[in-house]
Amino acid sequence: MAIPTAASTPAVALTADLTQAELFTQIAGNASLSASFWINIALAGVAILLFVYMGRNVADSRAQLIFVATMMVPLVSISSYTGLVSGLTVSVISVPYPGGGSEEVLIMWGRYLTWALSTPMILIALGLLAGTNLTKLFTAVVMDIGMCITGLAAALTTSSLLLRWFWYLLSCAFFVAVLYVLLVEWPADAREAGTAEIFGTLKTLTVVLWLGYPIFWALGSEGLAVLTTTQTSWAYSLLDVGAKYVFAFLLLRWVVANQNVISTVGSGSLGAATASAD
Ligand code: RET
Repeated sequence: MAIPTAASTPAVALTADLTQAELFTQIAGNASLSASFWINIALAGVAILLFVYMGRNVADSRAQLIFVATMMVPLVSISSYTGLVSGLTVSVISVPYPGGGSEEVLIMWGRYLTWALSTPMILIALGLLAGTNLTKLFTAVVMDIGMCITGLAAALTTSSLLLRWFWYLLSCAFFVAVLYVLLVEWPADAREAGTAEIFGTLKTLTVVLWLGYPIFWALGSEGLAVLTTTQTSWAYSLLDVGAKYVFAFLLLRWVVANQNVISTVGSGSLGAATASAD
């Protein structure tokens, strides 16, 4: 059987019954959409190699834990974008729009699914940096997973416009809980832990960029369709560059230079990653 490629297969109309090969062809045939995926595959690859190199001499167990959590971010990302570019984690669905109509839209649902793995890693790294306790870390992580899964439900609901946006509101409610931990609870913990400065920088980067995701969802092809699918994809891809690779680089560079600070964080909170002798 011939394997379809972008060059050999003519473009087909967007319908719900496209095969994975046809979805792959659609994506490959749209140079800009493809580029929004490939740029992240390339950057994630570079980030993985760079972070392995940066972490080669990290000896403190808490610093190592932050490294592993942060390393997972580009590792999940490269998997996520490979799913998108191959047509595995995208579907064409009929999205209802305000005003009564609906349209066949290419939905990149793999993004929401993989955010449920990558964003908890970002929060675990930030929580460890702030010297949080288990309750606050658990709260941030489960609320964040709730945000991603209900966001996935919003993107995939086709039966009702109202319920589609109800899922969106539910996801925003989970997001508010995450923002509360990030903006109120952890800054206070970080002050006590002596990591307030770097935590402050990373918190601002995270909060500002993360707020972009629901905004672009609402404006994009899954929401009000002010933006095209390709524009929406680029918006997410560029937010990802800052929220993942820039974030991870700044954090890991600080951790490498301040292992002595990291090793003293945590007594009375999550504790060290390994049991202490005293
Ligand atoms: C959605 C739509 C529904 C409402 C909200 C959203 C928030 C998404 C966020 C995503 C962050 C992703 C990151 C990925 C890095 O790997 C699901 C778009 C609130 C905040 C940082």
